[in-house]
This record gives sequence, structure tokens and C-alpha cells, in this order.
Amino acid sequence: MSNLELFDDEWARREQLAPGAMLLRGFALPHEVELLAALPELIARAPFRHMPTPGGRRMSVAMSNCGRYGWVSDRQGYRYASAAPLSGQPWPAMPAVFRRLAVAAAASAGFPGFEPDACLINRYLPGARMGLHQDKDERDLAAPIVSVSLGLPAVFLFGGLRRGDRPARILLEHGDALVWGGPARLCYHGVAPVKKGQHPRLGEQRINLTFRKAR
Ligand code: MD3
Ligand code: FE
Repeated sequence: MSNLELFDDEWARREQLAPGAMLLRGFALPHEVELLAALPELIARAPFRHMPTPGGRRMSVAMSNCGRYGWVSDRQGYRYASAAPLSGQPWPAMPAVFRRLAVAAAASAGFPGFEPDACLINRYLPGARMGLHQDKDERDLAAPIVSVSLGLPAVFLFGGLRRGDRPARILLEHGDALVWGGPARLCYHGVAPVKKGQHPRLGEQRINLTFRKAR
């Protein structure tokens, strides 16, 4: 099968949240078995960690990375690094199915030629949340960011270009992909505390994959 057929997404439900922000509901569902099968080895090689913030707090979201670069946080600040801070080991390679999915989602939302070199893997157990922030540690802000939600649903907070803009609330479910580019690239966003629940494939957790061009 060609990549075109593998990632044929004509059926995916699309919603433009704002100019440059496209929600592709169910985009990852045809690949869920392959995506989920790749996770245990990635996490065995680069275990989830609650990283400290520059302010010294512990993030409620546990994180890992795959790809050439990984997003890390510590007392020094936020940055992309080619090795995991505790082990000093390079991040595991980005699985081909991850990359193809991200590239296809970006292209489908109007950003052809996306070249992700970093995939942040966020794990939310019930109660975990992410405060409103911008993603601006990437060198090339012309490249979009693609995110894929798996497991328990979560309310995504989607704000504007100013921290004070009241965010819209959007329920993200297993298999949904989001593409952020152009005028939406620097929008504030976050995740409300994840509610307790059981997902048939992932149990009591939400996993979010976020693909970036870091360098
Ligand atoms: C809007 N993750 O890792 S994904 C992050 O669900 C992050 O784990 C959230 O925000 C999560 O930085 C949200 C959706 C998302 C990702 C990147 C964006 C929305 C974005 C970049 C710019 C604007
Ligand atoms: Fe973010």
C-alpha cells in the first residue's frame, strides 16, 4: 500500500478552530494499533519523568521524547536536547508510523513538507493538567506543530495570542489530531485536569504525542 492510501483521511471529521488551527477528528484511528504497539519500547528506553519547571515545581504531566531532539525542562529553563537528561542517552528514534502520521496530518491541514525532528510524549494520569502556555522554544516558527491524542479524553483549552484571552474548551478524544500553524502557531493553550476513567486500550491515562520541528 502506498503512503497515500495508508493515510487517506478523506473521512476524517475536520473542524477549523481558528485560522491555522485544524482539528482532524479520528485522524489517527486507522493507525492506533501500530501507534500503541510502538509505545512500550520507547518508554522502556526513555522512561516518563515529571520534569521540574524553572520555578522548581514538578510538572503533573509525565514526559518522554523520541526523535533527534527532545523537549526538556529544569531549573535552567526549557530547551530541546539530543539526550535524555538523567541517562545521557540519545532519545529513541521516531518510529516511522509516528512520522508518517504527523507529516500526513500537517499536509492535510495545508502544511506540506513538514519535517518533524522531535516528538514529545506526554502522559496524563487522572488529575494531571497543563497550564496555559505558548510553544516558542522551536527555532523555526513557520513550521506547524502536530498533536495526536490517545486514551482518556481531555478538555483542551485554546486561547488567543494574549495570555488573558479567555480560552475556548474543546474535548479531545482518542485518535484526534490537531495541527497548529501560521497565525495559530503562537496561540496560548493548555489542558484541564484529566478526569478519572478507563480507556479500553490505554486504561487510566491520556497520552499526547506532539510533533515539532525543533531545529
Ligand atoms: C497550540 N500539549 O506539549 S496538544 C505541549 O495535550 C502541549 O499534551 C498539550 O501543549 C497536550 O506543549 C496540548 C495541542 C497543542 C500542541 C501544540 C500547540 C496545541 C498547540 C502549539 C501552538 C498552539
Ligand atoms: Fe504546548
